[in-house]
Amino acid sequence: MTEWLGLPPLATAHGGQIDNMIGWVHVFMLILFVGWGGFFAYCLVRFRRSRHPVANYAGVKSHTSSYLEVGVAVVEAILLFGFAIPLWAARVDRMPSESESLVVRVTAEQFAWNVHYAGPDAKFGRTDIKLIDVQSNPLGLDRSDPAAKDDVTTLNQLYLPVNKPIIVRLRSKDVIHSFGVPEFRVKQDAIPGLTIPIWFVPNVTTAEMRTRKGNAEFQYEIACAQLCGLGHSAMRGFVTVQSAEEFQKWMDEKVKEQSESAADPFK
Ligand SMILES: [Cu+2]
Repeated sequence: MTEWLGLPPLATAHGGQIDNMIGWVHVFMLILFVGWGGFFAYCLVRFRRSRHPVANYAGVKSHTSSYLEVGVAVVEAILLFGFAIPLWAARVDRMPSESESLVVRVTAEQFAWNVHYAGPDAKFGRTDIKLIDVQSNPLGLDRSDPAAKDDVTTLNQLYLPVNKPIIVRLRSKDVIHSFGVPEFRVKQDAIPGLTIPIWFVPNVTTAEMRTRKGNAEFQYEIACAQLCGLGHSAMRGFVTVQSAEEFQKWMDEKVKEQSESAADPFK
């Protein structure tokens, strides 16, 4: 029902609910706009100066406007308590269990997205601020920690399997950024000092979306949605949604590649 809004195509399981909400807000706001606009035009004509050279100090006697205002407040309360808060609670409160999800750490910095996977052991390796090297180790991952051996890190590349709950643990190294993927109907600020979890289930692979849009170069894009400094507009990441098998293959290759180069940093 929300095609008329021209939103980006949907690619997550929960996105339809968000679109419905956006659709209803627009419908109610349209009614309000037409109502108040009409009332304004009516007043301009009805109380024009030529008919009312002197102001009427008694004012309106009827209660119609009070009833209308109460009506508007009731509709707004329904929007808020009936739609917005339950939807927000479902998105924020009811996280899927970690065992059935893929947990990814995404750490924003000026001006890039650092992605960190726990690897096959599902345990994130230790990170230490002292080990941070902007070029070679932007997350300060301690490869000598056994849990870190199979960890995978990427820059601006988020690979995800389709139809699996994804939990993104969002952090920031410097200022406030915002993780926004329009097709996923996901947007969350990354705040320095906080780890904020968000979750979603991507249900359209990049390949499917390319065919659907007839654009062989289409990429899901992580757009930083908070003005975070001079390079803000260049702060783009890319999301690649793949089938479970393709994703596993990519992950295996990365684990191999990165654990080997960590074992021999001069290779
Ligand atoms: Cu940013």
